[in-house]
Amino acid sequence: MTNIKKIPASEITPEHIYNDRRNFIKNLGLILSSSALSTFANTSFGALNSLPSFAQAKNHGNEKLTSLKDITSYNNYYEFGTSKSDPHDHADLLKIDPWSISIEGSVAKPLKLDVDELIKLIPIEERIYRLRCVEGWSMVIPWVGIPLNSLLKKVSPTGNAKYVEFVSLKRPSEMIGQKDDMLDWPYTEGLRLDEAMHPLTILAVGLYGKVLPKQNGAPIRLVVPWKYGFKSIKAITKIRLVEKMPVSTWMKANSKEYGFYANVNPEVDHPRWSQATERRIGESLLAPRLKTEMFNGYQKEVAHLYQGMDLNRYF
Ligand SMILES: Nc1nc2c(c(=O)[nH]1)N[C@H]1C(S)=C(S)[C@@H](COP(=O)(O)O)O[C@H]1N2
Ligand SMILES: [Mo]
Repeated sequence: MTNIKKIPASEITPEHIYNDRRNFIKNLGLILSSSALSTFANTSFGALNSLPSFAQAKNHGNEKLTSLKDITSYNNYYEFGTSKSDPHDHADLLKIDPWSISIEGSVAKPLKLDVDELIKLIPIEERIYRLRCVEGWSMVIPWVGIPLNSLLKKVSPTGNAKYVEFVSLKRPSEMIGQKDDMLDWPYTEGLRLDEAMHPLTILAVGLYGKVLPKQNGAPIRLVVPWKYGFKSIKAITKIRLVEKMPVSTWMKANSKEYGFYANVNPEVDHPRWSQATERRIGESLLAPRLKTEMFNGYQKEVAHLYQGMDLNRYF
């Protein structure tokens, strides 16, 4: 908490961070309230505690940002329990410092580094993305992170690297939801190499210009904005380049409902519900549901990755 208070005012100047001044001011109240301050993870990662000011991020459709309060109190993070409030209530137990992340497998130059070293190696940027959960709700989140492709280039993937597997932390003493074996811990995810190399794919280390809150996956999590939220794995400890398609935690749990691709697609329903519309968190429950967009609105950027694929089959 003390570190957050030291962030100079210049770094929370709206012009430096957000392109929608009204939204920013609305959200600023939350950032400055003392309860919200304690929301951001307190770390000794020097670089993380003094995030630089950002270039203006592109906000598809100039949508209203979801409030910090909603982003940090309505979460999916089964390591801390299955209800939306569990991560907010229990993630504080997790120790995120020290933390190292290793990039290994089919690479010429494997790397193991902590988050501080990572963001000195690759400059961080802000990206405002929609996050669409497979359950039918969505948020608009101003992330801070690095493009995953910059990191992957540093390790020089070999010709055998066709997929990228991501592995979360397993530490049941601090992740109390792991005492329950409802999922096969640790949580894992995967991307095809070209999806991982796509410029929209980032590793996030912050949000709203501050260190990532623990319930959102501190100290480092994936964000793949055109895919359902469960692909965006939190608390990453390992990134492995592999030859075969990894089987993710959710595929193991229920392969009929959760596929490897998990591209947001209003035309392909989940077996138990429609994916045509979504509820934007923070809007009134009476507000009409929004139409879900193909690839979550990132069709122009990513449709070419799936040219000629049957998206009903590869869901
Ligand atoms: N390790 C881990 N990562 C995870 C999850 C999880 O349970 N464990 N839940 C996923 C799901 S289903 C969603 S919708 C997003 C939610 O991210 P948020 O809580 O930051 O909005 O995180 C994803 N990443
Ligand atoms: Mo989700």
